[in-house]
Amino acid sequence: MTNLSPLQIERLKYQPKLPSSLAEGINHLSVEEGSATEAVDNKAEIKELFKNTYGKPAVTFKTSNSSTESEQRNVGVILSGGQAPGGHNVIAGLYDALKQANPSNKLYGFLGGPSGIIDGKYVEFDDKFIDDYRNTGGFDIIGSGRTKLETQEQFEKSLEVCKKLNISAVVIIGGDDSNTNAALLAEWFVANNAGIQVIGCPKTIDGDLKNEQIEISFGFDTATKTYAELIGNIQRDANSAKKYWHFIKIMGRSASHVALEAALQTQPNITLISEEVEQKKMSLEEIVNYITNIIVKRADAGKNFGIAVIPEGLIEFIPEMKSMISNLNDVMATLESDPDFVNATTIREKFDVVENRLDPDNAKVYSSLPALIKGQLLADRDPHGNVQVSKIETEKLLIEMVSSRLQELRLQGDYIGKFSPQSHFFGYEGRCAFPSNFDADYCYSLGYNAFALINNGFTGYLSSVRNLTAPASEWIAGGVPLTMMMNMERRHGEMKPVIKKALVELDGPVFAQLAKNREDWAMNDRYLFPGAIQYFGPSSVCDITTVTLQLEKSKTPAAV
Ligand code: FBP
Repeated sequence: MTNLSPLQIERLKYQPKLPSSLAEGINHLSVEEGSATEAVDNKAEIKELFKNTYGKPAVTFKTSNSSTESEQRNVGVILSGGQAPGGHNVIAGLYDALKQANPSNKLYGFLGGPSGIIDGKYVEFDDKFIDDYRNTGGFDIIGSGRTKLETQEQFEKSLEVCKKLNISAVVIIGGDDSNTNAALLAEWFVANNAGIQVIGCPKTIDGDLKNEQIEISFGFDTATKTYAELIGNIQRDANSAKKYWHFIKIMGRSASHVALEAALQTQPNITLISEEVEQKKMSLEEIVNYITNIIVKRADAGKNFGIAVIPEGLIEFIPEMKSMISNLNDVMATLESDPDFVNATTIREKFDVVENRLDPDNAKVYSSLPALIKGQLLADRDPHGNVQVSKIETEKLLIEMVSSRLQELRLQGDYIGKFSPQSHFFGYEGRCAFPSNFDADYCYSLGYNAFALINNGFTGYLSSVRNLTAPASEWIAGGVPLTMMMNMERRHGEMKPVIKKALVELDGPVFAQLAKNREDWAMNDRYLFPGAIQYFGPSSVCDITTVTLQLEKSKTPAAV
């Protein structure tokens, strides 16, 4: 590689840490099996759908004094879904373990996400290839994609490609949807005597692929630190100029873990949490009033500035919006063949057609929105049928509605301040950052451990590395059956087996930390400035992991 920045050169030299159970080498491992497992819910249905892979035990690796010989294997790897810092290290860990087990083993990378295995587009890795990507952010080593790997035809094509390359195991690095598909593929391969194992790795900056067995998905640590740095910088700017209200939307498709973590690291004046909005059944108007009250109170105290953090998924958690979006999804499926919509010549005419097709209550909600948001709600859905919330400018919607409310209050004589808003969206800025030391180590361990699972004959498992608030040497490596995390949910009108998404727990210690401090943070400027991620220096600064993990581990609110 040419043209490397000084930091790139230094990060390439970083040697990621492994749990001590794995550090003795891939051929010095023994497996400890737990008892049989069950799905989180809908056990009978999941058991029926995963006849061959259901109920297997969770496993833990221990160092073994005796050394084993590994047979020759070829493995394929796929990066699936949104980028998350550390993906390259998962592949590096997998590659190192595979070559250590048997130097004639081969690792193939499927290009452009799951479509690579279907279309037979791949590369073979060698030392030089891997070495250029160690400890770097991004998924550009092989690219990623959002194709859903779920149909019989796709499975058959994947089998053909694997047979051609003599691949006996596939590693899928992805979020809850991609790992659901990994479970389906694993089951299909066993049911069809394909002799191909499938192992998943927990990836997503959103932090919603977690449960009793998986403490956090990779990428969450780095992404939240990156957003916290940016929020901190903006807080300094706001506190210096004292003239702007910054409305900052933070990525995270559904759950608010990312916004919550970034807020705990920076202590802004306002933090909305989608899960709370849903639980309290807050309307858009109530959210606007909540924000407006704080703006007015701060203005009364002479502070015409502040920071509001808004989770990306908020819009879908507001009950009236959720109902409207669900109705709109059905309506949109018919619009392409709707002559009124197709022949409408202006965007306003198109909005009118949509309003006419929606149920009356939903039409009222849609019609109350600014044109910008109406248009964004009509954009294409993602392959899972979801609204692409990253494209909906909720921060601008709130600014517009708060401005109107403040104007009303001004006319009534109840507001004398000056509201000068700025909007931001932090999402893509954090997904490909250089992985923090935590993510560099965690990802390398996940990849190395994925090969340990393959080498020990497991399939339908998620690579699991736990005890993550301890030093890496004390991490616990093993695997959990993917079926253990599944339940049945309605998707596209049908009940389907899926890995359960973890939302913010409103009775948990992480949300409690925000709840107990937010009134103070609203009025008194308690801003924290985390600064840029530190890769070198004292371990108390450069290796520290998220507030979320620490609070979840302690299960008691930590002092801020
Ligand atoms: P994954 O769940 O696939 O990891 O992706 C999450 C995410 O980063 C969300 O936070 C965001 O809403 C979405 O991807 C954006 O998707 P895209 O990259 O397709 O714009």
